Amino acid sequence: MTDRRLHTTCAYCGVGCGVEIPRSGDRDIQVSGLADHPANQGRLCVKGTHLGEILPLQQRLLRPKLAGKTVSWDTALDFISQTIDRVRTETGPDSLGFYLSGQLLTEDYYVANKLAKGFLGTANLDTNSRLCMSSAVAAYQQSLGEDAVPGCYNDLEQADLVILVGSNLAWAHPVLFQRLQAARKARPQMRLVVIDPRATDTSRAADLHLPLKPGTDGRLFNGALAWLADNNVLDTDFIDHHTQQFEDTLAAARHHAGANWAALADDCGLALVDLLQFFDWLTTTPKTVTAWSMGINQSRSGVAKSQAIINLHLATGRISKVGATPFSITGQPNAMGGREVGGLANQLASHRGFTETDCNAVTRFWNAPNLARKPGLKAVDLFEAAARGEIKVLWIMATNPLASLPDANRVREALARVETVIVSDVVTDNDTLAYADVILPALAWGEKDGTVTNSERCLSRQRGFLLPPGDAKPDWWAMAEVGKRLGYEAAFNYSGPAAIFAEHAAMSVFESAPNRQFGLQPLTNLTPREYDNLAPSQWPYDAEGRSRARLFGDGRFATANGRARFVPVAPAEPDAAGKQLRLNTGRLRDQWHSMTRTGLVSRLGQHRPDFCLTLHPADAAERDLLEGQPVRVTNAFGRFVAVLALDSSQRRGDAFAPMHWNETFAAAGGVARVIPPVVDPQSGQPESKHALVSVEPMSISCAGTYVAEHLPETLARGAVWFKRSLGAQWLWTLFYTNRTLSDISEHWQSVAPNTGITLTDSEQHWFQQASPSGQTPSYWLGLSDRQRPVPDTDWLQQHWQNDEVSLEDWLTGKPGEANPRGDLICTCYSVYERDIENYLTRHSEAGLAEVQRALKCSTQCGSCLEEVSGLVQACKVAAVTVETA
Ligand SMILES: Nc1nc2c(c(=O)[nH]1)N[C@H]1C(S)=C(S)[C@@H](COP(=O)(O)OP(=O)(O)OC[C@H]3O[C@@H](n4cnc5c(=O)[nH]c(N)nc54)[C@H](O)[C@@H]3O)O[C@H]1N2
Ligand SMILES: Nc1nc2c(c(=O)[nH]1)N[C@H]1C(S)=C(S)[C@@H](COP(=O)(O)OP(=O)(O)OC[C@H]3O[C@@H](n4cnc5c(=O)[nH]c(N)nc54)[C@H](O)[C@@H]3O)O[C@H]1N2
Ligand code: SF4
Ligand SMILES: [Mo]
Repeated sequence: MTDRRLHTTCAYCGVGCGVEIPRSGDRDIQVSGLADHPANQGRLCVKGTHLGEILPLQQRLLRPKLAGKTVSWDTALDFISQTIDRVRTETGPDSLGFYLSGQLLTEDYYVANKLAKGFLGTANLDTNSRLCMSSAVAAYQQSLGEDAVPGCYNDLEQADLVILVGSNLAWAHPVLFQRLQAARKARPQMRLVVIDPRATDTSRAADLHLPLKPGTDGRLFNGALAWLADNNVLDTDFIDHHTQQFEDTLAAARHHAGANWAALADDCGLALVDLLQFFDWLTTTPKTVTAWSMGINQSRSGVAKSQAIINLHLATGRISKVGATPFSITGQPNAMGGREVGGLANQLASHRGFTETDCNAVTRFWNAPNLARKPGLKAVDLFEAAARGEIKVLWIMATNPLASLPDANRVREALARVETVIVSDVVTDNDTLAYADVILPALAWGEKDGTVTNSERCLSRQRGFLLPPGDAKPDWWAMAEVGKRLGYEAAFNYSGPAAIFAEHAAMSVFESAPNRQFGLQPLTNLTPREYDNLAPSQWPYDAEGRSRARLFGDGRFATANGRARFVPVAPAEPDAAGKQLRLNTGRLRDQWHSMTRTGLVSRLGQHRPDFCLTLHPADAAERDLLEGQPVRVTNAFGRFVAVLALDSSQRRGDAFAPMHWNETFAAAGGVARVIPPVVDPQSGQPESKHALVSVEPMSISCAGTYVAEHLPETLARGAVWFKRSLGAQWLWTLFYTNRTLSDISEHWQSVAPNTGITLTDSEQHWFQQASPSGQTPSYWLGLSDRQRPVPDTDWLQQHWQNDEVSLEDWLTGKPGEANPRGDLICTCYSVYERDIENYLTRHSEAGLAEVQRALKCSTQCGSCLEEVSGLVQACKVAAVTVETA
């Protein structure tokens, strides 16, 4: 590590990029990609590039609270320990629940598990990873004998065929996508197949996009196995010597897929020629990587689908070889670390289960008085038990379940029913915090210190470089203090993360089963200094302490007999939609989950400013829905409102909405309200991608935009609002169904400070008022019963503090069409859709490289490269069409 720059890892996704930070101790910093981190080799995506912008203390949680009042840590911790102690005596340890997160550091996670499972005696400790990759975990455990990702990132670069299934890599794992794209550029013979019902930036970059019927992946992969068997592409030697149960699996696959390829294509909603092209490439390409993510995992048969993928790789021996592996990509920065310390309710620390042998080993290692000896409740079941009144204390840490679990209305009932809800977070405001009895301020990224493990098993240090603000404390510390207060002084007396990591590493090699892959042998005796300076490394390690990039290379798997298991599967498909639409949910490029951090960064909100439901134009027309109109999305579980967007690449019958919006950012909540609590029976992972919904138009009496620091009650009343950050101000989009323009404007004028300037039109269709900078409060309000009034937000942001601007200018705020420059494409250089289109109109010959040179877009982090290149291509096509027309 150099002296001037501190090395750490990114706060966000499972790619786990290394980041360099100036050692200024300042919150106003520019980060850069760490050149010698194996995950990113200097690259960063748009979220990583803008990490510095989540450091300001705006909306930061700084003090513990008990029943709404600020208290000292002592008071909060005494209360928690006394409550836990009372409850476990009165109703038993299983009325305690913990709900954790893949955004905790390994050290936090380790202490939580030790406290709950080892000392309190309950395994009712689960994590949001249940919603994320628990299906892949269960599949690896059954097929390979251990939850161990066999391949590494380099395999995606070395493969001749990369298949991305249910993954929007370009947006969700952008740096890995950039590595893949660079490899394709260097070796143009490499092929990329994307399997996703939806057209995405990832699919647009592919050689072949299979826009399959949602949920039919299992059938497709079973079909592929049958095809490969028919065409003698199986590795019979590998099957004979290193696997078991092949014949049954092949028979099941044949049965499930059927013998007719045209019928299979039809079942999967694919063109036969595309299906055969895919099968042909599979046949001829030994170096194949299949990488999958939430489009596979978040399903009622996520485990079986993952196994269908693994079966295919085992049958062809395409596993553990350079450029040939099945690869589940994890989402969160420390999803893997959580798996390592037993963060899931059905696991114990160090990849152990609840077998007699494992329980005894853990008891001995921890000297644990009350080890839980059976698996606990998985996330959806844990909240269901809570809603029934069976959980009395629920400690939620680094996750926002009311926004992310299915059936939000039931989760709300659960939170209301639990006697003591404890929430450890870093922000003052999220959906779940509203239900907390005790609120604990945790250290956030940049302040906390520990380790994380990325998607390819690479363990890196995440280092603190800022002083803790207010009373914020590490998550591990809060739990260790509770442990000590409950009388387990010796077990929880940690001096810091180095001591916790040392114990975790020692545990990983304690009475280890001979074929277990997970083990941190070379890291067991680190001095605190060595821990501080720890360089990134991948587990497992060989006898010399060197990382092994690929597992099972010798053909020995982690099962009892060393053979991988084929699993016969016929993955269940989601319910038929009938007249309803199928709601698919997922990520946007610039937002992270429930937006508690990225939602505060104005710039990151501009790429997709509105909470949109996207439909095919024909589906919208059938329902009399108009683009830009708010629509109500409903089913038996609940409803939410979003703004309608149309996209002719959307499959007929499918809808898409981002998972990010929730009650903090949208008055009528987000998608979680309509996701049914349907889970995979083996993994407990919810089916978050296939909710059936009805969509209806909302008739609007008035629409508005309000820019200020707070939304006053006069405007909030009766409004469906959405809010987004403009930095120091928020912008609220307002839709009213039963208040007229004159009703709202009159009420407003009767209570609002008349410091500004007002404008209405003679026909009373518009009302605008603004109170310029320098006035308190400053605000900008536009109301209309014709068209949603939107100011030029760039202009407003620039002039908010500028006293020179005339009142008239300030009032108009240069309003124009809703999105005058289109959506933001390049977040780093503020280049909008229209900027690129205008440039191309003026320079019709310009290609991608010239646009990049002229406008600088996609030359910093590269996250928008696919979008820019898409626009360049679209303009070329449009120009040709005009010329030939
Ligand atoms: N920008 C950004 N990046 C993130 C995150 C974020 O919040 N924002 N979160 C991180 C986390 S925790 C995770 S888990 C990952 C998730 O990363 P991804 O899994 O890549 O992201 P999603 O958008 O959830 O879903 C991927 C795709 O699955 C498709 N899909 C839906 N149904 C099906 C189906 O039946 N079959 C197939 N084949 N595909 C289907 C969707 O259309 C979608 O394009 O992203 C990580 N990275
Ligand atoms: N419909 C639908 N639902 C989904 C998904 C989907 O694709 N569709 N995806 C699912 C997936 S894959 C995931 S991973 C989940 C994510 O869902 P959540 O985990 O609920 O989402 P986050 O917004 O990341 O919540 C993290 C919380 O922790 C806080 N926080 C951040 N850092 C720290 C810290 O260091 N300590 C503490 N104590 N708190 C911190 C943040 O402010 C935030 O409130 O959503 C799942 N839900
Ligand atoms: S890909 Fe982007 S969000 Fe993910 S770790 Fe790297 S910089 Fe962070
Ligand atoms: Mo996730």
